[in-house]
Amino acid sequence: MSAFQMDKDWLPFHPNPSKPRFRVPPGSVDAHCHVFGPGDVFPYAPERKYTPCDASAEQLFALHRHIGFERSVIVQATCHGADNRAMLDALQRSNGMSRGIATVRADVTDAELAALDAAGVRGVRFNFVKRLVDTTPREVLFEIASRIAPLGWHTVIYFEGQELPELYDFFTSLPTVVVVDHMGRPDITKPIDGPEFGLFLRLMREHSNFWSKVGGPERLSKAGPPDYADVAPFARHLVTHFPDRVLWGTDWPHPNLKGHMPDDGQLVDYLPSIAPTAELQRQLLVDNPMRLYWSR
Ligand code: 0GY
Repeated sequence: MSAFQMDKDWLPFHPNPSKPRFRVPPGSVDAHCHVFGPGDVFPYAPERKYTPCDASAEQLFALHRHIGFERSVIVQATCHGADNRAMLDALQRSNGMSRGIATVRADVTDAELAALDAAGVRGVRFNFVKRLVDTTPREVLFEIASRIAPLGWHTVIYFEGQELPELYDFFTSLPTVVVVDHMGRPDITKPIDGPEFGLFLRLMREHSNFWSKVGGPERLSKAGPPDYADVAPFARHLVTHFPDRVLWGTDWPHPNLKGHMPDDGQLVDYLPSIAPTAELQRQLLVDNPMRLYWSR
């Protein structure tokens, strides 16, 4: 029996996703996904706020073969804290076809950063979602961002839309490219041209070092699958207005979803509704992630 029991209200990832009808362009990158454990090999962090289902690198790569993706960016999730071993193991197994986003503490050494870089890490993640992490002082985060900037890494930020006004000045002070997870989690019941999403659009418009991930409709939607019709306009707006600064990812194995677990094949079939032309699809799925993650 495993030393870790998944939280009782947790849904495991979809056991047999459908084969997508939409064929993604050759060389497509899943730019936001995770590996969890297995907990007996890579234990979950003592300070974690949830215990996930195990979701191994081999299971992730099998999903990618099934849905047609060749490369991936594996993002360190909070349940592993700053212990990046599960993610690094997945990078090694990928033979250069995966890059990583790590979590590091302020006391990380230059030698440790260099080793992460050699393993394929290209950024760090700062999480501001209160249900997921305890607060880290901004001076500490700024110091980490300053340390990674010379490596050419970027900062990935995850926050809830209503927190953006308070975080805006800190975000725009960061000395790196900044990639926003899940479109900054807008409240999609509010208008796309209203003040809340408007502030996020202003961030994108006025700060050309900001990029946005446009996946994760299952986290935001009230309308639900397969069309996620209430979220698609927000993602499409970003893809069409900032075509060279958007990324897409499955978010497999979909941590913390309660009630609805998406079919990853359906998530791929959702792509043409947010990237309506072949050109936009190629930018979103191939050109942009290749430029950010595989330029060296
Ligand atoms: C995501 C979303 C979530 C979790 C994490 O690091 C994490 O634990 O990011 C969430 O609960 O919304 O992108 O994986």
